[in-house]
Amino acid sequence: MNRKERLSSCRLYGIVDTGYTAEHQLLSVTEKLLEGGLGILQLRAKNHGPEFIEQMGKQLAPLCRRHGCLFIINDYPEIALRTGADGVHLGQNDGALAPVRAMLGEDAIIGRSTHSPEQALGAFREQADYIGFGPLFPTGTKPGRPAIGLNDIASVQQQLPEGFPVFCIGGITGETLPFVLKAGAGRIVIVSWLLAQPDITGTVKALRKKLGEAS
Ligand code: 3NM
Repeated sequence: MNRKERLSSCRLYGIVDTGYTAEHQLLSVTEKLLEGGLGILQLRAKNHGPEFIEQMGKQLAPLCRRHGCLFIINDYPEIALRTGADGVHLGQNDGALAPVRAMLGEDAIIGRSTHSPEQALGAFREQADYIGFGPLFPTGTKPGRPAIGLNDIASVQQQLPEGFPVFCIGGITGETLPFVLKAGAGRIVIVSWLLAQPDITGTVKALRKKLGEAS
């Protein structure tokens, strides 16, 4: 299976985030996520410079590969290239995707954060391989960004080709998940709530089951 085929089977997207996980625990927390069968994982380190991210990426990439998990670097296409990651995730202010595609190649996975149906369509037209769509709820992981609520989830998926990966994100917890699913979400990203679970591996397994992700 190529990367895009593997992406299409992912319903749960995990992020190892240095805002929640201490440096010395990044590898062990990643292992716990991977042992749950996570299919796609991002390294997000907003409070660190590129040297640190490259160094961590070089450790996490082979670990993810061994577990058959796609590995995505947040913000830095060159680091994705140098660490052997499967792709990169970019925000709205990170420039056009075409040069990133040229750098990483057709097979690479390029994701874009989107915060409205218009941005979602824009990212699809720019040939993003998936989008994040949110934040659904206010979240301390992206402070200051207004929540968009649940009302556009169904329509944003309808305006895109069937099966195009829309990962709903922002403030998803065990408590809010039922509402997110009821609103029509098929794929989700959970950051802080998942990282705070006493049994990360068991929680990943339970979430994947709930989302209908094949094990
Ligand atoms: N991006 P949590 S919301 C990293 O809407 C991120 O683009 C968002 O973290 C977006 O699960 C978000 O802790 C934070 O709320 C998600």
